[in-house]
Amino acid sequence: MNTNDFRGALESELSRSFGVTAENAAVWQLHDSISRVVMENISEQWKQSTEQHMSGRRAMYLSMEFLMGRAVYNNLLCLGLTEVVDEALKVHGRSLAELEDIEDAALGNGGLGRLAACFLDSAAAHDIPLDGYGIRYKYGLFKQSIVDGFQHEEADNWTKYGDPWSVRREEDAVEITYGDQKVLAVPYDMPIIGYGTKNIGNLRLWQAESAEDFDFAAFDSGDYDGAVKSQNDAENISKVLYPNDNTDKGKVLRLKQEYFFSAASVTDALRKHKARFGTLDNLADYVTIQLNDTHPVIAIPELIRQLIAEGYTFDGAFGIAHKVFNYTNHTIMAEALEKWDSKVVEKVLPEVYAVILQINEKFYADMYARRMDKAQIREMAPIGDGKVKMAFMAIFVSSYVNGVAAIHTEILKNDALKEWYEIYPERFQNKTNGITQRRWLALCNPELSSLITKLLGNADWVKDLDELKKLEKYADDENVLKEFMAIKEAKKHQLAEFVKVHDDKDIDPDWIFDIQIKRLHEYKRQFLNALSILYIYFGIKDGSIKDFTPTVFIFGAKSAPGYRRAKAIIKLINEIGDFVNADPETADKLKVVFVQNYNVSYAEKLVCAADVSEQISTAGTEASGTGNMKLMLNGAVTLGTYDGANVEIVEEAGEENNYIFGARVEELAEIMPEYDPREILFKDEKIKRVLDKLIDGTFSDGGVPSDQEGSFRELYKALTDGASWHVPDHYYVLGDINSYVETKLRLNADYKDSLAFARKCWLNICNAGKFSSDRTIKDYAENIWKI
Ligand code: 26Q
Repeated sequence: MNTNDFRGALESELSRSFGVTAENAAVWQLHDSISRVVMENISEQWKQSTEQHMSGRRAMYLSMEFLMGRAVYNNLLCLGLTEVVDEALKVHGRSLAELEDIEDAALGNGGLGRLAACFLDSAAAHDIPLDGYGIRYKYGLFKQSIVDGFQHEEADNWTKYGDPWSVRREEDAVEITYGDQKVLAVPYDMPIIGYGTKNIGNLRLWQAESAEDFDFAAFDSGDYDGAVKSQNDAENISKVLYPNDNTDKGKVLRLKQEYFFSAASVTDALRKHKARFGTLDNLADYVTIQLNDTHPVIAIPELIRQLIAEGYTFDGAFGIAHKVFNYTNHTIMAEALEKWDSKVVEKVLPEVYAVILQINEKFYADMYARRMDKAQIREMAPIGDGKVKMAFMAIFVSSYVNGVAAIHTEILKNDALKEWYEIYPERFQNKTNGITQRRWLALCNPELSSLITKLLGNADWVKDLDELKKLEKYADDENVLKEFMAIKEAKKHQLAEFVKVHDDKDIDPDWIFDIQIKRLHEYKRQFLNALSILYIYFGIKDGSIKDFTPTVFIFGAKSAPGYRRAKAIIKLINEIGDFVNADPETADKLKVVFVQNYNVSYAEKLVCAADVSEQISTAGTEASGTGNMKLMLNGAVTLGTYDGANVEIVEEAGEENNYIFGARVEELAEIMPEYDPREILFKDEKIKRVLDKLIDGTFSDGGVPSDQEGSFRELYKALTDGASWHVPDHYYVLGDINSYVETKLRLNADYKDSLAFARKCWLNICNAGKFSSDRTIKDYAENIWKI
């Protein structure tokens, strides 16, 4: 399409749908019509790609979460239409930039959901037949605002102005049966447009609706509540995304959600396969299913159940399921491993539970045959202690199990899932995560993209990120480094403008931008970052820290609404900010800013503007991290621990070009059993004066009910005394703080030599090739899916 074609199509679409001209259309109308023109334009191609996927071997990616972000810019980029559309809009005095008001599709919490989105993008770009299956939540992840330093949540009604990138496919609706309820799963399909190829993948999101019509008999007899009850109960299933990441509360509605989309997706696959081939015997030759964590693991007994209903024996069905399923683990933290009360599963999903019992029996039989110790069999069984253990069921049935970074997979094999690895070593693989360079460089950083394309002489890197390696020869080229520095400065200016408008905060683009953006969680240690700022503040005041390069510490993070400590940490960061920012003695050196409603679109602005990427989780806790990769790719140095993908980042880009600190996994294994944080607190005056601030009344945690202690005192006591569920300072905040601050100060001093610092940033960009999700997805395709 050229500019004129697009303009014509857009004008008639606006007139037909809304009776407006491009000049006076509201932003949402403009967005709606642009997308309709695009959707019309790709529809034939999309149909052909779908047919291609369905006629050969394909992979289904089952995920509770797809954190897609804003679709419009990405879709235009992938179609090569960005300029065309912008030109067309300019004729009418409008611009693509106005579409920044369009909401993100935030159907995910964080890393796991965004990874799913990056995978779909990479597969589409590289003609890999992968399709996503998930839930079309009415409300995505809550919107966050900060009021008086506290997080406030608001519902995210993301389809308020429509959802023009989806197509409802009534004809593929599936009936879902629970012990006490029947609902309809209606699919909405979103095209996943491959960059520079004709291939278009599909994301199918299921929406829950009532299987029965509105009950007029009840309504007529005056029973208004009864008349709408079945509808409400049905719609509740896809109403809202659970906002917890890395925890499991075991709620019935959550189990219903998991079964809802798993069963709908399995039914869909069987239906399509049978219609095409007339048999399910060869299902595993054509379909492979990747389970994104344990959330869709209920798909395993569901597939077996449906195969048995089709006449297969249990063993025959199990054999097919074994070939079809693979499971990705995203966490080693015990509290995140899903376990469902057997009684609950039996009540909510009686027929599925009957199959789980059979799987459990087969496990016992198989392990007896291997002469495994009885106690160990009981430990590892899919059903035990009155619970269904989703991870164990997944590993027992699947062909392959994978971790998401080298260190994470090693911990799974040697520690967390050691017993499983001993039985099935051939099942375990590593797939280090990645990110798509289309969104995380080409789209969000056109300035840096242009420089890269200019130096390389082509834009091949957009589909082959290893090309960046060729830029290493410019690492000592002063002109190139200066061009890079000018771009970084421009991106810092852009971010500063946005922060001013969005958060009404002033930040100075001449300062170091030190950025920590990720979900708020104790193991990610935003608390450590906050304490280090206070540490540095006192150091500047008492003169022990000299020549500190002015730094703004930027935080972006959402806390699960019920996670009290995480919320206390948000408030604490804001209190420290108010305190530090207001002190005239430090005001020209230190600043703390917590931005509101960190999401994909905000991330696109933050990652380009960072000088320093904070990746400071306790070693052994962050499975991979993917934000670390986004910041690296845009030329930030990593200030981080030896954890998750940081290990590989440093391996690729050089330890000398990054800032690694803190205890390592092996060291912590030695230290933790003996660790007493109070010894540090009593011996180290500088740490003590920081910690004392939490409880000396300087900061206000907002007052508390009389029967509870203040939340900052609770944070303090978590470090010194622990709590009923954990040892004192179980994330080793105080243990790592000195090495952290030292490293931070070394970085701060290094920054003064701006060319030498830019060189480090540059080498990080050059060596980011490994962290493309193109590499990850090809590895899945080759070594797990065999596509
Ligand atoms: C489970 C049960 C009930 C309610 C919620 C949940 C739940 C929801 C989301 C559990 C976990 C999650 C999300 C986990 C997650 O995002 N993990 C991250 O995955 C990334 C991609 O692999 C990694 O890079 C991160 O290290 C990992 O923390």
